[in-house]
Amino acid sequence: MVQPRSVLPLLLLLLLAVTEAHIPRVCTTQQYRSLKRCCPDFEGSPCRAAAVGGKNAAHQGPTFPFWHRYYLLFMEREIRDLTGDEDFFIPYWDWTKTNHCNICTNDLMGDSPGGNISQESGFSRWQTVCTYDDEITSHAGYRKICAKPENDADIKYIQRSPGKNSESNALPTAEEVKMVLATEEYDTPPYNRRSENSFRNRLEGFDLSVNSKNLSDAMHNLVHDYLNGTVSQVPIAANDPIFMLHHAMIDKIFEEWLLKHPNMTYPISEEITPIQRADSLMRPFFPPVRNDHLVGYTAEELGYKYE
Ligand SMILES: *[C@@H]1O[C@H](CO)[C@@H](O)[C@H](O)[C@H]1NC(C)=O
Ligand SMILES: *[C@@H]1O[C@H](CO)[C@@H](O)[C@H](O)[C@H]1NC(C)=O
Ligand SMILES: *[C@@H]1O[C@H](CO)[C@@H](O)[C@H](O)[C@H]1NC(C)=O
Ligand SMILES: *[C@@H]1O[C@H](CO)[C@@H](O)[C@H](O)[C@H]1NC(C)=O
Ligand SMILES: [Cu+2]
Repeated sequence: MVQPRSVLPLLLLLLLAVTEAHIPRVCTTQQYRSLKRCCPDFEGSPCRAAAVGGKNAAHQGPTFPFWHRYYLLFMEREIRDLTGDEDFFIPYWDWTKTNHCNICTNDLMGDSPGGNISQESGFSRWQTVCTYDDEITSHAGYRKICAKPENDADIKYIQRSPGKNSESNALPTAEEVKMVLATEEYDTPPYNRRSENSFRNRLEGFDLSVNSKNLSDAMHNLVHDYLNGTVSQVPIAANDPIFMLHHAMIDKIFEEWLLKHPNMTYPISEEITPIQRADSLMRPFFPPVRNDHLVGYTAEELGYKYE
């Protein structure tokens, strides 16, 4: 018979373990390094499978807003660790309140006459890092913009020409955001860029029914293309810090929709591309988490809110 006194700590420990398991965790690089010891086989399977990306692990399917939310939480944590500023929050850029890149000034994200970021901006020497993957570098243009770590002379910097893309020369409007938010269904078959009446696909910007200006894309995609530079090319887009500010705005719209649909569930369907199914791992985050990891949590429950 175990004495009650010795059972209590055990119960507490169990309770803690159960509670811990239910809190979605965003692990930092530092935590990852210490966890690596627990996963010595990292370079091989099965951990590598979770760490190495796959095509469309983040876009054109139901994970799109969840994947980017997880990414922003991860980046925010990393920036806090690097700067020691525990109160750092990624700001959002509300592009519905302007008709041009009003944050592309030298005191904010940097002006870019001619495409390169101005020398007056703190971001003028912001280096790009790319995965030197054949899949990516075979595309003409990517190599020009990518930093090659082994050769400093080849290091290139981020570029932007806001509004210069003739097919995407405007930003989404508040009316368009309203239309996206009025979409009841989270996602619809076939759960890809052809989905109609899908909040996810409208937010992502493939559903041109929300575009009032007859442009070749809408919403999230439109902003990427509007900026006409590094951030317009999916495999290297996240090199430009403006990526985070844009995606924080996408996350803000997502949060507004989630608050109106507290019982939403992650779609389950064979039509969903395998890498984006609820129980597939969200690539390339490590330690591994499922695509539906953040379902059921509000931003406030994750430690932040929008004003
Ligand atoms: C932009 O910067 C690159 C070097 O990173 C330079 O080769 C190029 O000439 C610059 N372009 C303009 C228009 O200044
Ligand atoms: C910028 O816009 C031009 C012209 O509209 C287009 O051809 C080019 O592909 C765009 N560049 C990027 C990086 O999006
Ligand atoms: C919209 O785009 C289509 C195809 O590019 C074009 O034929 C049509 O005239 C445009 N409509 C408006 C209102 O600009
Ligand atoms: C969500 O589910 C709860 C519990 O079943 C229910 O009380 C609530 O009305 C639902 N909310 C919405 C917006 O459907
Ligand atoms: Cu994006």
